[in-house]
Amino acid sequence: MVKDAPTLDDFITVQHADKFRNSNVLVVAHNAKFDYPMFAPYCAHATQLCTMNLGRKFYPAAPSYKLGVLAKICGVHKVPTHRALDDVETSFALLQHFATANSLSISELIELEQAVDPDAVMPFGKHKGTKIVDLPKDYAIWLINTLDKDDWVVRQLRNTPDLYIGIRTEAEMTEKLMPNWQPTDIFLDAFKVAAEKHKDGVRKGTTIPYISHLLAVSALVIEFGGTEVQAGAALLHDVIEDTDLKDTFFLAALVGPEIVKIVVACTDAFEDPKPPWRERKEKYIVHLQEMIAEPVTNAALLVALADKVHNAETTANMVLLEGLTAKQIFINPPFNAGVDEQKWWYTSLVAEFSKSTVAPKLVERLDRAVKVIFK
Ligand SMILES: [Mn+2]
Repeated sequence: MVKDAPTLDDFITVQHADKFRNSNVLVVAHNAKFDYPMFAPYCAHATQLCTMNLGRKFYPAAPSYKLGVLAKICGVHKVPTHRALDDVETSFALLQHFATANSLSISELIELEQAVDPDAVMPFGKHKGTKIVDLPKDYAIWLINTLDKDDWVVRQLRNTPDLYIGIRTEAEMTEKLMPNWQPTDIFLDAFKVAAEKHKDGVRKGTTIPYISHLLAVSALVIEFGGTEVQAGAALLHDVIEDTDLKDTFFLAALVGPEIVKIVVACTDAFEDPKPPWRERKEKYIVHLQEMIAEPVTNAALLVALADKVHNAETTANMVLLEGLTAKQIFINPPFNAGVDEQKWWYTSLVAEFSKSTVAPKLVERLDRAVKVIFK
């Protein structure tokens, strides 16, 4: 049966006319780190969703995460008939079970699988049952050196930066690390438009070119794990609000629709002149609450947060380094609201961002700066 089967290459490129070449493909498999690299080269973009990893999340006490064992625990077990397709069907049944039993969509399951789980426990070995973050350092180093680098346990270790930085091996520390992404025209186009459109802008009450704020926000986005699209959107986050470029279709033609989606989500006024300050900010807080409530993290949240952090830290530095008080800083003009309104605005922002899962350390910086400003 298997002997006469077509090769994967034949199956995809010939029998299926290479149809994944232009698609976004979800590779669902049990122990997907094995299957994913085989399919990914045939797809424009591929995402993996591993039913074994989901099993670890939903059934942390399971005796084993083998397909058959997990299927039995979940009640989707089928009598094996020794067909290769049985495994496929069982994986699919598991996925359906995880989705329906927990009322989660596929995108929510993907996000959940990729998220670091602070309560994840060792699924095997002499420390089975111990929280991964609590593993002895030498054992963690041994795991990193022994297991495949895409192994779920290694991924958990790597995604726990506090732990991982401490346990990186000497070889890894001298290894030439590659960046998450490299700047392409996406970033360069965004920079060109931002530099041109904001060329007459200054930071409030100063002669500092406005581009400094845009670069700082983009830098924060990059430092806190943002993608190239998010970094580009950060450069343009004020372009609709503060320049004559109001036409989102035109902006999309210049920098692509993905960046525009984020820029729009970060904009609190499209009108010129802008609506009254308080009304605008109240609307923005509601909009922020909606974004935070979305089950899948909105890409605009990191950009919005980085923007607030840079503004707040700039102001906090005026307090710390120049000895000014909030009352002396928030004067109108150039600011559109007084100290009480600003305090309401910034404390609301801290309260809302604290409810999100986006960059907790950056939220902490916002909180700290706000406390300095309004002390
Ligand atoms: Mn801004």
